[in-house]
Amino acid sequence: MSGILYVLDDQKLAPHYDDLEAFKNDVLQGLRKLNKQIPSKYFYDAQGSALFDQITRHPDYYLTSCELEILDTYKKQLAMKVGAEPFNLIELGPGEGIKTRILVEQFLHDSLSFTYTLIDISKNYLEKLIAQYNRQSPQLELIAINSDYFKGIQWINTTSKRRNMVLFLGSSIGNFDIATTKIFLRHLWDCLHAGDYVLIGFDLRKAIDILMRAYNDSDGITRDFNLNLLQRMNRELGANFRMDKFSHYEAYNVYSGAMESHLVSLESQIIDIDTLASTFTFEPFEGIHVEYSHKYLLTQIAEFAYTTGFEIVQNFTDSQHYFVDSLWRVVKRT
Ligand code: AVI
Repeated sequence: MSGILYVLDDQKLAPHYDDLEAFKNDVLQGLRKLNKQIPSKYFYDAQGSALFDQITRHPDYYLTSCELEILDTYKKQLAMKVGAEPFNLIELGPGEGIKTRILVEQFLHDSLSFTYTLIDISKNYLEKLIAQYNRQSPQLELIAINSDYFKGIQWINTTSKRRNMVLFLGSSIGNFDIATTKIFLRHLWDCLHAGDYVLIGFDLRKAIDILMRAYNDSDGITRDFNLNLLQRMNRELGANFRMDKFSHYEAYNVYSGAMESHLVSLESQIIDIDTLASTFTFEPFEGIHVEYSHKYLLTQIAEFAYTTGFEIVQNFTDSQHYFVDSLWRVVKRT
C-alpha cells in the first residue's frame, strides 16, 4: 500500500462536535468572565494561519529557525532511533510542515517503512500538505485528520500495533496552561504503547528582551495575528469589534515563564455579537487574555516526562540553547 491519502474529519471521531458551536460557546463563556479570555486555538482560521506562517519566517521569531537547525542536525540520529520495523509517524499540528519534511525526507532516504499521519485543526494546512506530498513524495502513505489534538490522539488508539513516533513540534505545547499540559501528556501516554516515542518541542527560558521581540515583531505581524481573532468574531459570529479600538499587548510572567498575549480595549465600549444575541461591556484598558506561550526550564521538562509516564531518551538543542526537541519513550509496567 503506498501513496494513499485519506482525510478523516473529526465528525467521525466525535459526531456531535461542531466547530462553529464550540467557537460560540467558548466566546460566550470567555467574554462573560471577570477576566475575559478566549482560547488561542481560535487564532487559526485561514487568515490567522497565513499570518502565523509569516511570523515563523520573521527574524524576530527565533523559535522556528532554532528547531529547523535541531532537526537538520539530528535527523539521522532520529531515523536510527525509530529503527527498521514499520512504524507510524504521527504529527500533532504540522502547520506548514516545513520542519517535519526534514525528517520525512530523511526517513524516505533511509528506506524506512512508515505511515505519516497529520492531525491539525486547520483544514487549510492539511489540504496544502496533502497536495504537496502527493506531488513530491507520491510513495508516502499519508493520513490527514482534521481535529484538535485532544480528539486527534484518540485516533492513535484505534490504529495498528506498530510502533508510534509522535511529533509535537514548535512549542505548541506552550500554548496550554500547565494543568492542561499534564492532562494532555497523560492522555497521550494512555493512547500509546510501551516503547513508543514522542518528540516534543519546548521553547527554553531566555533573556526577556529576546522573548519580547519574538512576540512583538518589528513588522507588526504578531499584532495583526492577535487582532485577527476580533476580525474572525466579526466574520463568523456577527460581532462588531473595531480594530482601532483595541491594541495588542504582550507581557512576560517571570514566575510562570509564560509570554502572555492580551487584546486591550482602548476605551469604554459595548460590543454586540449577533449570533450569541449578547452584548459585552468593556471598560477602558480592560483586556482579553488570548494566549499563553510558556518557556521552560530543563528541570520542568523532566518533571513533565516523569510525572506523566515517560522517560527522557535525549534532549536535542540548537547551538544557542534557545530551544529543545526532547525525545521521550513511553514507560508502561505490567
Ligand atoms: C503556535 N505557537 C507555538 C506560537 C507561540 O509561539 O506560542 C503561536 C504564536 N503566537 C504569537 N506568535 C506565535
